[in-house]
Amino acid sequence: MKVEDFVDVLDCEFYTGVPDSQLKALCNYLINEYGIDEKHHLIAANEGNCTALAAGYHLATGKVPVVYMQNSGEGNIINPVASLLNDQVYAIPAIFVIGWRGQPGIHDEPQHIYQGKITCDLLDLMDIENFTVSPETSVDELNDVMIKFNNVLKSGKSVAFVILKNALTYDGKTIYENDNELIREEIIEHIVNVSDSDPIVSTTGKASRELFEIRESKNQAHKHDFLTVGSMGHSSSIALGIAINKPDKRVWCIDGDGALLMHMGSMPVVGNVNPDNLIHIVINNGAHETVGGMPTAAAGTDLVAIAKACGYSYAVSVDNIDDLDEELIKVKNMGNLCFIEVLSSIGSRADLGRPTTTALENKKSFMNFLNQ
Ligand SMILES: Cc1ncc(C[n+]2csc(CCOP(=O)(O)OP(=O)(O)O)c2C)c(N)n1
Repeated sequence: MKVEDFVDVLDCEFYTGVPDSQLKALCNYLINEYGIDEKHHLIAANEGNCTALAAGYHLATGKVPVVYMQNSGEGNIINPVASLLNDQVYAIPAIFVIGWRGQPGIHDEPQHIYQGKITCDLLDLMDIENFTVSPETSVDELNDVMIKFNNVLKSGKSVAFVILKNALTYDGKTIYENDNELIREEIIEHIVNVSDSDPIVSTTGKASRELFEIRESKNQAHKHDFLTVGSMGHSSSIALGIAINKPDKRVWCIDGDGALLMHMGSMPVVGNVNPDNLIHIVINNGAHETVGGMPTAAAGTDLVAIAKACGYSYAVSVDNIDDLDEELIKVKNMGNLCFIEVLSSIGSRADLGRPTTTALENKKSFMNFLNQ
């Protein structure tokens, strides 16, 4: 179905979400139609934030908002859905549009398998009536569902459209770019060169895929790296847990700006603990590059000031390879909690692969290495 027909059927004025590659048609349509515009389209830091923002929109306008996300974001909405939207609390209606990764029977990455299996069960548990949109779903069929859903929404309950791969299509072209010169994969390679045999915790998305391929190309073992394939936004907390309990190891965390924003509350916690063996590097491309390049709020945010205010002992921003190398060597020898923001372009190799070892193999070799 064309995304234009889909949004016509929904007939809503306000969209908020976290981008998803399976919802690229919708995300690109919204960017082309509205850009980031407070009255029509806002990308929030995490799916729970979107749900709360949508609730505020409803309180102020009485209208029904749309909240879009990948199914991996369902966990982040449980609290505001159960204790804010639910009809036994404030009865605030919203339409959720959810990209279904890990649909049973369709091959997908390990982090999507269990979440994929429980996607509709979770919606049922949260009392959110849901309908699955497939590439075969017709506009008439969707209209019939929406008539039924409008009655549900009127009663103060929420509904969801669960979107299968290729169910929505969009012919428009959307270009995501910035003026930064560094390439994420090159940045990670330079980190790997300096971190040597220190442990690295890398963030969700292509950064971890690139780290894996860099190790392959250098014929290096993967045991140094913990790839946070799911659980977006939590890599710095994982790194903190390791740094506290392995004080003799220098721990590097490679984060993304979208991931950093998603659970930024971890930063003051890291700063308060102030481990002297943790180096937190954020590759800031101002975008959710992994899922298509849609913008984050980080491009206009002073991450260095935030890190300093959160108690990081040293924080700096770099935008070129010489400064990056200089700062990497400096923080490696500093023995303090350090933060480096690396400004990056938006993009990646077209032939980027995926880890060929399983998540369990990754965990086992990483734990063996940590405990050697
Ligand atoms: C909770 C959750 N929401 C959404 C996603 C889908 N997702 C995977 S990677 C990604 C973008 C990450 O952006 P960023 O951290 O800036 O890294 P980049 O892709 O730009 O390198 C998103 C939205 C997810 N995995 N988990």
